[in-house]
Amino acid sequence: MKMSFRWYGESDPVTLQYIRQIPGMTDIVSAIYDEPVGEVWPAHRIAALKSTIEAAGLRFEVVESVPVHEDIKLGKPSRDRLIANYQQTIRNLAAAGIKVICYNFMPVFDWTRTELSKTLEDGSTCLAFSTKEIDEIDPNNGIALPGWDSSYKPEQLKALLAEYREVDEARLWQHLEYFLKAIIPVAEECGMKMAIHPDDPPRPIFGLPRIVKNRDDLARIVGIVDSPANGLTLCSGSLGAGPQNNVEALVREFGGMGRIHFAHIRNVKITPEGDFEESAHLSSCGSLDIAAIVKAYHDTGFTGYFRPDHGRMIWGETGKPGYGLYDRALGAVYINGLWEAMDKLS
Ligand code: DNO
Repeated sequence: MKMSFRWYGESDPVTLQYIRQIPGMTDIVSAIYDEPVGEVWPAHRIAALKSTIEAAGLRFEVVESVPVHEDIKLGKPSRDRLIANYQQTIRNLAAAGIKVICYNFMPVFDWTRTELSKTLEDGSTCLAFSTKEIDEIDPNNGIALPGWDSSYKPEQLKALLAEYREVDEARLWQHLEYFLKAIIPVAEECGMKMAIHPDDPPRPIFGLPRIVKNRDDLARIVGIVDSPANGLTLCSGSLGAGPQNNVEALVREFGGMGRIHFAHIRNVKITPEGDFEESAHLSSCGSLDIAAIVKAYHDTGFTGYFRPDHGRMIWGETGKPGYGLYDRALGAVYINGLWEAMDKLS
């Protein structure tokens, strides 16, 4: 396996040099964040990002994410042009040596939380989700969620949500199928592994359908195009926030099939109602048995990329919630420690 760390580019207070100082850290996960969604990522910009990362002594083989334009998820006529652009981005990334592309198929909202800075007993802060609070929000009246990046003006959001009224789960599945059938052959051709990220949290929000939330959804996705290029980002914290999901079993099933290319390791403390707060990575700190999950990767001979996902804010650090240096670095070292023990002591 390879250990990676997400880096948000030059504006990220967590520098490449700090990341490199984490024991066992070899790989950077990044993206071109300011390229408009739907446009082709230009080869020269990919090359520039890669050389910045390599100059810091790290590798750049995983992109998270190449976002999927809403028109593709909505199945609008413009999707063919946008899919052609996506195909070209896959080719450009492959030509630069990128091996894995993480993406998601969540309508309108990517990951969603109701609190970005919940204070825990020990004084650290974390991201948290309350089902009740989410269900009380009517997105047509504007979203007042913390961290909601207001990519859309209120009127635009309203119009977009109106378009989704026609798109139920069945339609969204058709649109995902159309997309996969178009991009996976291109990925295969150029040696790229596509890795869909699960819905976070794994449940519908604001009445929008979500179709990447449990074992059956994942099985259906990998079956749509039966190719190793059509794989998964298995995010323990996203799937594990759903009490219905057994993450260890998912790793054994889909890892055993060689379909997990990217492993996000995050722990969460969940309630039966589906509320959760994000905890430190160590098994004893949350509801997920991270040791058992990492063992499942080890047992299935995982050779892909691990990434310690969201950490708490600790030791007075400030910055992008979930993406500070310290707690994620502890997570990386913990995962590396588990792996080394499994390698050497079993
Ligand atoms: C949140 C992340 C997501 C993820 C995308 C993948 O912190 O896990 O934003 O990158 O959903 O496409």
